[in-house]
Amino acid sequence: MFSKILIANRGEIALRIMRACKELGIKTVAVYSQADANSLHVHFADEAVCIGKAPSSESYLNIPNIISAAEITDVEAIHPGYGFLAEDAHFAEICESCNIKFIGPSPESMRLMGDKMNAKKTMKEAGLPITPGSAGIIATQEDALKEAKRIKYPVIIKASAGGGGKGMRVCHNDVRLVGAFLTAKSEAEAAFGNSDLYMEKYIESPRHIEFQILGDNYGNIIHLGERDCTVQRRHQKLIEESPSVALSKELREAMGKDAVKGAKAANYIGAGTIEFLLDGDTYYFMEMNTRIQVEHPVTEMVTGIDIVKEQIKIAAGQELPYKQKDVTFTGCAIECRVNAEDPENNFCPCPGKIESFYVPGGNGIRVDTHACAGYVIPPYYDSMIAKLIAYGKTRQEAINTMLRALDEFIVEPTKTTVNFHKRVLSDADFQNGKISTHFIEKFFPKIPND
Ligand code: MV4
Repeated sequence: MFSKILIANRGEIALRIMRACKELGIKTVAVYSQADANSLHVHFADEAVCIGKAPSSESYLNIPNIISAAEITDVEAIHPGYGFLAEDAHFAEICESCNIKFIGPSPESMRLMGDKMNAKKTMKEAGLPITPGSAGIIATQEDALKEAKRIKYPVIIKASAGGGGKGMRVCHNDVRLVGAFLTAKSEAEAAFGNSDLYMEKYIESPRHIEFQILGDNYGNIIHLGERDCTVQRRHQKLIEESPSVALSKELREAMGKDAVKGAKAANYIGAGTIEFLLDGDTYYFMEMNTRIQVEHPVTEMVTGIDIVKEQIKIAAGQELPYKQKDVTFTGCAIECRVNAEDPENNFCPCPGKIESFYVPGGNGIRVDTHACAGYVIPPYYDSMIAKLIAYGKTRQEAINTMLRALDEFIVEPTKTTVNFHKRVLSDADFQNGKISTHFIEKFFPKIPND
């Protein structure tokens, strides 16, 4: 096992990774920007190194500074968390060349899955269902029109280097398509430095279902069931849960088997997620994420498996201690992302000082947070300040526990998404599980041309 790990991240996930390290007897090194000098991840680490100025580009994304911190503190491994450098294959290669273990999959797997078109091709060859669409990159407007004629409207244009909704355009006719093609192309170039686009049939009202995967260095790959992440706003997930109310036993088994098949095709090692679009009883592979995800706790609650500890043990060369048949699912877990944002003002971020902070507790509650009374939320990073996770024997029990915990959550004077979550969880369609990716739209008055 490693004796010391550097955590190349901040906020709640840095604390989450530190907790796993402590329980495994591993020393921790925090890195921090000048804006995070007083953060809890710095406080709880065994050592801490400042890696630059507040903007991410000068600190949490600054590879030379992070590698220097790792060399100075003599760590054996780096955990990238999520966001920042977590899916940067180049960073993983640099770690390897410096003899530092990158806690994650191989750079090759990361690069393959980071290219969404190639990921789709790999999964298709492995036998997974994929959304009907273009066989490859679409070069010109003329080709786009030809493809749309073949696929039939509505279609969706996606950036091959994208993911998570950036550079996407839904089109219903030829006139819109020619314009959307050009704007998507320049958006993709600006966001990713890569303007490659592909096209799919647009699925009108899907659910987002993803499977958690674990793979070791010995060819063992298992899944830890699904998470339903259908409740999203502008591609930001708000609520995630496991299990999904939308899956029958048969569908869950088929999707789980396909997720494992897909991970095998990607030669996957570590923790990863296979995302599917679900349309009724039909599912399609969408993307694979090669990192630990924000919503991993709901899977931990229903399986009892500590996914971050497994990531570290896998990176240290240990064999997975579970076979698929050893993974059992008990009860139901729901996560609400508590963001310092104003739901009444277009979810505008609200950085600044938290004067009072009280975290709910009691039976069935887990809170992952780096915030506390007196904490100043910096304006430079993500606005998530806590993840509230509720567990119950049944979905209704988990919902009731969540509503009770949301009532207990005090964050003053910062505006947060706490009250918005109460409205969503109390909604009849949410409670009945009758939702699609458009569900959240009904909470906002319709503004023409918005
Ligand atoms: C789609 C789709 C419908 N049809 N692809 C959104 C993020 C990116 N990963 C892909 N996304 C979608 N791809 C086809 N062929 C609808 C979405 C989508 C969506 C997916 C999951 C959860 C929320 C969403 C919100 C809008 C669009």
